Amino acid sequence: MKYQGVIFDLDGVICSTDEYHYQAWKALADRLGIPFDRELNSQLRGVSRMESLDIILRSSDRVCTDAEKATLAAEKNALYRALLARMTPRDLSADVRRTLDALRQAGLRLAIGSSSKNTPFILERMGLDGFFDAVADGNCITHSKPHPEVFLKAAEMLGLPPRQCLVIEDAHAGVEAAVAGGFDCAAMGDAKEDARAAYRLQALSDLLQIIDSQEKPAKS
Ligand code: B16
Ligand code: MG
Repeated sequence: MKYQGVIFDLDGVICSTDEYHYQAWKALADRLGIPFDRELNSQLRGVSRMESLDIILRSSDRVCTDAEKATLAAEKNALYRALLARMTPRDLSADVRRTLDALRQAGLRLAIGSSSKNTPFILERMGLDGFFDAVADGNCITHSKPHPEVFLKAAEMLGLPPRQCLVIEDAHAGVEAAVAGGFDCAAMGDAKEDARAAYRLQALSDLLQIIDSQEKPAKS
């Protein structure tokens, strides 16, 4: 089989925490009097917290010191974590649950490749702590997407080369990172029309057909 492993982006693929990022950045931007809408928010997908703040500040004429930026990023993160704290395993969609279980059943190695430092907290809230064979996240990388580091680290943790792993992404920065790392990418959501993606998914469960249609080893 070509793919022995699947590396999932977290925000916007496994869970809808992308909406919570939007609400938290919007609350901060409103307080600062900086215009912020969903179009600007889509540029923050897959990008680290501090880079996201820089993008927002660049859209205004506000200049901040590094210390002020750290305080603003902490404020946003507190708002975001208050929203995350309300999540329960019931927020894991039936489509995602079914897909993860079927891939596991098919013997694939499964990993998370996320820029988020909140990954452990999110997985715990979703009842997915301990589910994945590997978790590479914002806590173990020095370069966030579109750099391929997080996916290369996930593949290394799985013990697989990039060509044997399929990356699932909802952000252009994530598709770029996957391709730069030598991975095939299946894109969904915001990134669905990204020409660099090898596959397009309407729902995560479309993945099952891709995996199922792979050449299987001949039975003896
Ligand atoms: P945090 P992903 C990314 O997660 C989000 O898409 C991006 O919007 C966010 O800024 C980044 O994580 C950092 O998140 O503030 O929680 O560390 O899409 O790579 O799973
Ligand atoms: Mg994402």
